[in-house]
Amino acid sequence: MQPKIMGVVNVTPDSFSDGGLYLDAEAAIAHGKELVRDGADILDVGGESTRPGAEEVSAEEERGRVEPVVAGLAGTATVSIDTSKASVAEAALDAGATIVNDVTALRGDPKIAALCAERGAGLVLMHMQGDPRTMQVDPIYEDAVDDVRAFLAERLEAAVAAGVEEERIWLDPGIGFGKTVDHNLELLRRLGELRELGRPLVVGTSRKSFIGKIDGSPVGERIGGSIASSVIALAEGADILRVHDVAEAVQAAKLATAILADG
Ligand code: HH2
Repeated sequence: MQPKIMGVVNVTPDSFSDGGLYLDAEAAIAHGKELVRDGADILDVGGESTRPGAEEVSAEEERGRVEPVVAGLAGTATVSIDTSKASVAEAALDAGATIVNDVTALRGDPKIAALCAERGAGLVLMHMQGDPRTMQVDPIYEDAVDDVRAFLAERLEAAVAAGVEEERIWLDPGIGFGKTVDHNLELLRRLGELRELGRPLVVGTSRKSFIGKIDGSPVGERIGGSIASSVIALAEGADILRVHDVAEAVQAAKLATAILADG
């Protein structure tokens, strides 16, 4: 499948790379529309940061942030809602979102499964070790790729058992969520092993700190590293790239796809 580009629309004061820039609904909508002009297939709207150490936000606050933005963008692209709360997901689906992106893979609020089943919504299940407050303290795996694959297989089974159609589920290794730099690099290098799960793979490396830990770059100067890691992920079989810098990712994905097509 031609890779899809999922552009990030953060309606938060504290996201790690663009916190506070689009907290106002109008600004977030304008930003989302710009990402669509840049070539985004999907807009991932989020109202709660999941960066390491982030504070939790109440459902009411989160819903208030994302609802108008989803409504403002639903006509322009496929919209996913980045949330772990069923009540926020429900409000976003009511406002026009069609995919729920749950970084807890139904462990935060299992009601998300029934909601997606009932609405026929798509569901992204992501791997995370621990929770955002503690996940980077001391992540340990026997074998990062095997452990992530086993987790995603189990969560996929749980979602299907709860009534979500398997065809609507995407899986994500959760780059940066409870992983050291080496864990992230190994997951990207061996991403192809997750293809055995038989579902499309979402990969989000955009501007993440493992890039800065390798070359010392601050968060605003990680496009090169974001592109390099995204292209490696594509070569290993990623289907959807979750990115902040959409225009650059679209061009990289086109080139990578053209090169790989003949291989
Ligand atoms: N990464 C972030 C948030 N949501 N969802 C999926 N499926 N995969 C990811 O890799 C992923 C995600 C973190 O990035 P960002 O939204 O820019 O930061 P923050 O959580 O600080 O808002």
